[in-house]
Amino acid sequence: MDWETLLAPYKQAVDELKVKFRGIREQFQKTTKQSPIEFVTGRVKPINSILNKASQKNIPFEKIEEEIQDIAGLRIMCQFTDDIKKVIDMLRNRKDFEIVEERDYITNKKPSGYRSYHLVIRYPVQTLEGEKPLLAEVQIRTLAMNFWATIEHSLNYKYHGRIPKDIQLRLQRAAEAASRLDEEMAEIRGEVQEAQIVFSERTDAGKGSNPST
Ligand code: 0O2
Ligand code: 0O2
Repeated sequence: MDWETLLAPYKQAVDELKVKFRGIREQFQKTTKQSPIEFVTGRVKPINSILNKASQKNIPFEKIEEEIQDIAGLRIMCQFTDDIKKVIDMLRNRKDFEIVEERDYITNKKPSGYRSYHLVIRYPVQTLEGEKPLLAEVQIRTLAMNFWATIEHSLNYKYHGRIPKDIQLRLQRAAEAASRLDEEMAEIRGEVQEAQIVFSERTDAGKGSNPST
């Protein structure tokens, strides 16, 4: 099978799940004016990353779909750590996919300092040949966790996975600072959310008074 054919259903899964997760955000915003989801991104893993991972983990080509769980990757960003739990509960209650594995790198952060909650789901994609269930990884994290992971990811890329010791140490300190930032924000959550409601009401009112929008 060629790559294009293999990856097509994964692209479809990513596109559909982005719409669905962004839909949750829209519904919350319409009803409660605030959402546990801040934003959603997604991607199909590039072919070279799939091949690298397969070779690192000794996965033969015919086992790639079973053993590489993040060919389809979704990311849900939250403002507050507590929102992550809400999002997980919501995803556990859905009927359109099944959760097959959970990895909690928030309670057990990785040695690098990485924090995030990962869910592996089995999502059925409808194709011309019928239903194809495939695996997708959903990473749920706060904005602070995402900021750290994005920076660390690019440094890892730059240094081909061998980040110099002094930078690693700084990254660990930055991870602790990100963790403290999440804690501090949790303390003033009520204040922040009230301000956001007032702000969104003002913007909505502004939209209404402008005939061109
Ligand atoms: P890089 O260098 O890989 O970071 P749209 O629906 O048009 O708003 P679009 O443009 O298709 O969305 O992209 P989207 O959904 O905003 O996000 C794509 C970016 O999100 C990718 O960046 C990924 O880095 C990142 N991303 C989202 N989800 C995941 C995930 O689960 N795993 C990983 N590894 N990355 C994810 P780029 O642009 O490909 O660049
Ligand atoms: P990319 O470029 O993000 O797509 P593993 O054995 O660690 O490769 P595993 O056990 O299959 O992977 O799954 P895990 O650990 O639940 O999730 C792996 C993904 O989580 C990574 O994808 C990253 O997106 C993210 N991740 C895990 N650890 C770190 C880390 O220390 N720093 C950063 N920035 N991200 C991390 P990939 O495959 O690395 O690729």
